Amino acid sequence: MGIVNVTPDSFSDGGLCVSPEDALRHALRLIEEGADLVDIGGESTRPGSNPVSVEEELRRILPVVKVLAERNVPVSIDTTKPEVMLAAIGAGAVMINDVNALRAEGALEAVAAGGVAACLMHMQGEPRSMQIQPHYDDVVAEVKEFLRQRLDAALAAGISPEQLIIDPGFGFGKTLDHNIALLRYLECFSDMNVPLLVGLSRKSMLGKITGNEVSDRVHASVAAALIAVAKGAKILRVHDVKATRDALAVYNAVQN
Ligand code: 9MG
Repeated sequence: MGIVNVTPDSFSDGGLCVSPEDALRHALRLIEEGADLVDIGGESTRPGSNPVSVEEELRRILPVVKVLAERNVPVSIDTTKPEVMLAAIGAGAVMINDVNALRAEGALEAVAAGGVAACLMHMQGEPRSMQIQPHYDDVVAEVKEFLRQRLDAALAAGISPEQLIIDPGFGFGKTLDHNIALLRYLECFSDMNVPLLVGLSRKSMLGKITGNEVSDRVHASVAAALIAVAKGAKILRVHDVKATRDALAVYNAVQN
């Protein structure tokens, strides 16, 4: 899953795609590099970010979704807002990537009515304040319990199990130790019987481990992606598609 942020303020590529034309060009490049789908976001979820209106989010993403859908590019929409979900599904999006795990009023219903896939991600708190003293007694057990409850809510709303994906939400209300524990024990999520998506690409945990700035985290991101795949991840949400694809080709060559 290639990342396309149509935002002025995302943490690693904010401002790269400020116009829909830039975003479209970037999305097509990621597909050319080997992405199976692209995740289009019109609102930053980085720590400390502020929300944007439904209108502004739609203005940023809809033209991109429409053109990509016309070209049969599978599009996921990174949003927490049911209004944006419905409009994006109408424009051809095939998946909703919700860092809020469909907790907004009407979000479960929007996905159920749209008949699309949905990624339910764990987050403690909300983007504006989530990195202020996150706390868990047992991060793996608590994240897993949250995801179990959100899966149950999605199934009860009529979303079919084949459409559901889970994500422990690296960096969303978690310290470095929490993130490392989640990656170390990632295989614990395999018995939930839905595909596991992970987003580690260029994240601050990799900056803390390597001491590298965000512009110099490609190697660390690829290493983290491979660890995740070895521990059961089925979808990788990444900025650097070609580097990740190349590493996966080597990994897969020795797997079978
Ligand atoms: C939007 N977004 C930013 N980071 C993410 C992650 O780790 N997972 C998912 N599903 N979405 C993310």
